[in-house]
Amino acid sequence: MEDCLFCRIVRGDIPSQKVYEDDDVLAFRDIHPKAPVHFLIIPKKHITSLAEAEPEDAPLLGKMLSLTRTLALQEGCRNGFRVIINTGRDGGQEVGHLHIHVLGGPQPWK
Ligand code: IU
Repeated sequence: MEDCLFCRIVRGDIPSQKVYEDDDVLAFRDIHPKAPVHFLIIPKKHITSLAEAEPEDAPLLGKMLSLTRTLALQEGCRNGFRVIINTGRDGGQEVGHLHIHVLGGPQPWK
């Protein structure tokens, strides 16, 4: 998607603080962190939201979900973390490219 903000981050047109990258997935720090640790995991392929994901995206979604644990630990979240997927307008999704929020760090921050 030409003008999708997160597709532009994937292409490197907009800089990001990368946490992880492979052929399918990019993780980068949220620009407005809501916790000491706050990063987003996105598919490189444009999927508008969880509601638009297709059955064939299941392996990709599984990989992203599995990465939450790996990357949260890598970022120092030893005592737990929160995973959020805002989906659609009524779900509070502001950027129309599927992303998993991972938040953590010592409380209080919620
Ligand atoms: P939401 O789930 O769509 O509401 O969250 C979008 C998030 O993307 C939000 O936390 C923003 O701070 C974050 N973000 C970002 O990290 N980098 C950007 O260039 C833009 C938004 I635009």
